Amino acid sequence: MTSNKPFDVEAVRKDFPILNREVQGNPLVYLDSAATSQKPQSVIDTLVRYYTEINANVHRGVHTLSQEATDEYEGARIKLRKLINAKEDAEIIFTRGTTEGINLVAQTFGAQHVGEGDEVIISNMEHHSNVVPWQMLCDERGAHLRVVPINDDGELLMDEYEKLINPRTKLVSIVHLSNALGTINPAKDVVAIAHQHGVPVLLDGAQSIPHMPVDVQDLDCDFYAFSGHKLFGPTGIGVLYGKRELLEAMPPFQGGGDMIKSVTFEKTLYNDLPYKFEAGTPHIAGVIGLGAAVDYVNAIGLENAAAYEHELLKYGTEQLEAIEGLRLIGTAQNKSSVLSFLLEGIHPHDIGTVLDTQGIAIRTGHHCTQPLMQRFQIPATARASLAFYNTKAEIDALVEGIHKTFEVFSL
Ligand code: C6P
Repeated sequence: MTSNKPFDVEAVRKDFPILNREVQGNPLVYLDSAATSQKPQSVIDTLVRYYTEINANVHRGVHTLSQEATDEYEGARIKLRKLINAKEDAEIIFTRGTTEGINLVAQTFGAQHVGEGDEVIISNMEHHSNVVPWQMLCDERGAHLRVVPINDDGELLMDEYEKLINPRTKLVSIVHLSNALGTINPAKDVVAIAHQHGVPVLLDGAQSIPHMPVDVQDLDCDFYAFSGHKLFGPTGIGVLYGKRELLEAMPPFQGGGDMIKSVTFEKTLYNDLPYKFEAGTPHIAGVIGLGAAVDYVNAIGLENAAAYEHELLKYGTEQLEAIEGLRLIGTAQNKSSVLSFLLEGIHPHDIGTVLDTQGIAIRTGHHCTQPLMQRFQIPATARASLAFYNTKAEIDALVEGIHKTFEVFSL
């Protein structure tokens, strides 16, 4: 949804009750939305309403509560289908999050298609959840993991990527927006190149989904995985999108209730999509809460929010670049929402600790991207990550906090 009105960040902030709290005697400055986003009141209210008024299992009961829960659960699936412009509701599979979505593909599609000597392509900037499942699969199958290198700005080397594809390549799995660098990868080109060779592509959308409109049909990706908690929804719920023809051909992920049509001791007939991949009682409250989060971002307008965040990132980059002794890690041309940095002579964990005393929440460490840290020959970074509820005043607080950190460590 687009709007010509200027983005009203103060109004948006009022929707997020946690932003009113204090930390260590200071107003909270929450700059860790890449780890998890804060939740608007409407999502919190939806969770409370679900447990207060509806709570029942889905797809199982003829009674009113169960039918209401099922309607809301399936209603949320429709909202998510529309959010990413998937063709069909059946292509939206509820998972625990991005990690489970990628593992699902590795253990079903991967197990079916990846054999001895085959190859899976990832990149040097992947989160561990888009490294380890493929490594486990390759180890088990005698296959090989191929890694697309990146340049010093943290951009994919697309020529090298194309060179890596060969007849043994069975899947490409690449992050859409890097959690540690902020790089927005040219996902559409990544997909188009792989498709020229008949290779399907999974996009890790954990970070992209809250920061830009995503259209899986336009991207033409084969799988797209994301987490609800980064999209202002609850933890423990996520989505795996897959093209119907691929999902139909894949074996189930887990066995249990709801993923079957009929069971005898001799044979089980599996359920239709998407239920074939949703064994057991799902995270019903999580799904319904995620539906409320989708309503919320639709009302804000992701395009609107992205434009505002872009301004904020530009401002933050300029402010941080002006600080002597600060080095930005991740300087791609096409970036969003992440300011990863190092301060000369100060360990990132110490930066995070000093900032916390001022109420400023950032993440420090390897951000679950150890091979990326190895690429830059650094152990860790300090990472400030933005959402549309952040302000320039909060960037100013970060800058002041960084100066204070230098002061503390120069004593
Ligand atoms: N990154 C961060 O602080 P889960 O944990 O399944 O919701 O998401 C995993 C994941 C996968 N891919 C990317 C690009 C991610 O950023 C994440 C989660 C958080 O950067 C927590 S490690």
